[in-house]
Amino acid sequence: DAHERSFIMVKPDGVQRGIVGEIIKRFEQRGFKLVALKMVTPTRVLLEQHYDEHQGKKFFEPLLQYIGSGPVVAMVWEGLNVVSVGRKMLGATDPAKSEPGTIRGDFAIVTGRNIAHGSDSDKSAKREIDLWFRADELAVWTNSAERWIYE
Ligand code: DAT
Ligand code: MG
Repeated sequence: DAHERSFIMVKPDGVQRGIVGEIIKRFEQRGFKLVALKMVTPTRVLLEQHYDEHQGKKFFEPLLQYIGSGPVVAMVWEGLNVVSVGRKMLGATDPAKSEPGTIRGDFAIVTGRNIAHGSDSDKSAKREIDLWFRADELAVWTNSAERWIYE
């Protein structure tokens, strides 16, 4: 499905370290289509929902402090297999296990400062996009390069 979508977020450490452009560049040059983008400091309520699956784990509080500590860049990217390819581009959750060439493998050292988030399934992507964006924040446009990206 060439209209598959993923929620990709540059975390506060990625913003502070000036890696926003680099991350956008990688998704753009791969051929994915940017559908939405905004800079926001997420509220605790939003983060509790976003990371709902991790409530009760020992890293939950530090995680919410970290992600809520400053602005993040929230994005929606679209394209064939963007969820799984996006996860590959991000690299493993623990940067020590991320391959060089991946975003975390190139820019991060520890799990608690791993630069960026990407949805882990189509279902998560839909849930996260609904959580972070209103429908009217999702751009409707056709990428003129599409016929050179897909056969
Ligand atoms: P991912 O972000 O790769 O989807 P996840 O959903 O398992 O990974 O965890 C969400 C975030 O929580 C992760 O990016 C960083 C933090 N985290 C996960 N496991 C952790 C751990 N063992 N120690 C510290 N932070 C952790
Ligand atoms: Mg996850």
